[in-house]
Amino acid sequence: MTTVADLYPTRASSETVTPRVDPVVWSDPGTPGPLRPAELSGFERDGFLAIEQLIAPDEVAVYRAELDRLIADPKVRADERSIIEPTSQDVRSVFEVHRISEVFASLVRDPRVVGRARQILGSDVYVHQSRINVKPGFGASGFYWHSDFETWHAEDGLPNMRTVSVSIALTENYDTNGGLMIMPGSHRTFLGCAGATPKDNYKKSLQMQDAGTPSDESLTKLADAHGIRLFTGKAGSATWFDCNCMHGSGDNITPYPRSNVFIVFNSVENAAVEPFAAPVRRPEFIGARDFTPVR
Ligand code: 6CS
Ligand code: FE
Repeated sequence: MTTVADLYPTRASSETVTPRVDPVVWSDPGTPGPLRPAELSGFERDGFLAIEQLIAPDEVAVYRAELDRLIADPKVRADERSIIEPTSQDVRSVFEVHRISEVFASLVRDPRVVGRARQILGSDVYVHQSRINVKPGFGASGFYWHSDFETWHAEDGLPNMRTVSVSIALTENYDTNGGLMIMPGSHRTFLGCAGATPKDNYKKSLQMQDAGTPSDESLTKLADAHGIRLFTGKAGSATWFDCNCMHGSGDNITPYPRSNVFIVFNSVENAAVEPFAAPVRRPEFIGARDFTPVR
């Protein structure tokens, strides 16, 4: 079996910084698709692209109803795909919604969604991970600063940064209810984190990430260099962001839930191999092993 080069070492004894060697936008300029050239160059520069309305309000209602149906279903709540909020015991996230829900499967196949992913990644794509984040009001906890790619490389075995996420708001994202924050431009630096990955790390990391968490010093340097952008938007708005953006979100102590559906598209040219820095693979509902392209 040929071993794939580890371009982005992480989870060794100390933190390391590796400049990104992968392109951000993999398609040639002028490639047809839903994104205009200026949007693609903005994504290249910042590592993200905010879209005011990706889906219409009447469509949001369908997805919102599906989210409410899923989290009210005791079978879904008891399923290992559901992550429960540690304090309130509310459902925090449900993974692999594109496989357990035909409604969310249709969203993945929507040309406005998969078309943009193909254009950014310059190839056919498959879903590496999908989830609904409920982020209910009155105390839902946020997600500490991290790079998704750092986890997807270390624990799921994605070799290159050829993966893009889209977070589609299903409720209004105010500047007060725990919105997504990204450091613009941070996607061009890979921060290798210190500390080996514990076995079954995902059982804890999806509630409160520990392994793969950058040091205060590195976060301060990145924030000083890039700043921090908070994403707000109406239900139906969307944020596309590169897999290596440094991002996080705060707690939500307001009465207003910040629910979204989060889909991670990976290029079929970047299919997962063995984890680069973890003892075992994560379950397939978190890191897909079915590389069938989205059609
Ligand atoms: O570990 C993961 O795959 C997930 N964790 C976070 C905090 N963001 C990305 C991803 O959904
Ligand atoms: Fe994340």
